[in-house]
Amino acid sequence: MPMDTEKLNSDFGIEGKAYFDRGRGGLPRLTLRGAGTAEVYLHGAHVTSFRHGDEPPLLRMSAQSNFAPGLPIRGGIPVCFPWFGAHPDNEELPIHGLARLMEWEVSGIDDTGNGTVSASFSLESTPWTRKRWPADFRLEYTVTVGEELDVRLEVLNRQKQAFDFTCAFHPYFAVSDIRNVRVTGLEGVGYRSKVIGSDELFTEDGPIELAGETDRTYLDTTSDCEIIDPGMNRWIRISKSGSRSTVVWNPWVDKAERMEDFGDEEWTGMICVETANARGNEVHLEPGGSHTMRATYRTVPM
Ligand code: TA6
Repeated sequence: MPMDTEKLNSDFGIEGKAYFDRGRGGLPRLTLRGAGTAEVYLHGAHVTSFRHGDEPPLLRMSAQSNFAPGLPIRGGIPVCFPWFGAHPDNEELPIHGLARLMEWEVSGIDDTGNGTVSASFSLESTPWTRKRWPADFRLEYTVTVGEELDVRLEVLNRQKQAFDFTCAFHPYFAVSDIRNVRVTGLEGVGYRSKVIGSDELFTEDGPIELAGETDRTYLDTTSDCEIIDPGMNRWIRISKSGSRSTVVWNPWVDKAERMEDFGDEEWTGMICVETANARGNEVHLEPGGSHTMRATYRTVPM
């Protein structure tokens, strides 16, 4: 049952800094105002926008995105858990897991002063999730808005047996033109390509420049990355912790046309550089254990 935004405002609202309303599709939406401003839907705890001052937006949203219970939002920052990509054993299950399809609870909002405001969201396993992924877990996801955007996902194992999971933050970064940007930070790192469709491991030999559909999972890397975008006269710096994989994706022309919730031309203005623990970098959690993955996004004028 969608949350009551009036009650959310009385429980968690902060005058001029944190308020709830109903956004697209009538879904509950939180607006967070620190030095930057962000919008977060309770559906998937999905950050759909962030911008700092009069800079261009950090993130892209598809004009054709769905905003409906049980469907993923296209664009912004999908949170992928308890699996990233296709389910390893059952292709009937939704790609990128269950968390982005569910309504999260608000667990707290904190105005830490000096232009930083953070909101925490929680999600626990349910009979619905257990049917699709037989484990008891709790997630705490914290979005912090200041001059930069910081996202942090804590996964807790709430059962008596260990479990392994994969996860990702899947941000759609706004770029001027994908054909004119470079991604640095992954030089020398081994990667697998879904486009090539083999398990062969390649090694990145320099800054990444895209010239077609690109879907690469870089493994065993804790490196920060930069997206260098001369057209927007900025870098986007991606710092991370608790993550050993980075994924670089752009659908290009043909895949974009096949995606019904994505405009045919929208591929030119986005790139996903995803902080992840993908297959090959699974996270193992013992009973009672926890794991935190974190990413910080900052735009730097060139
Ligand atoms: O992260 C790259 C990827 O796994 C691509 O293969 C593509 O499927 C993309 O995610 C989008 O996934 P989605 O479920 O949001 O359409």
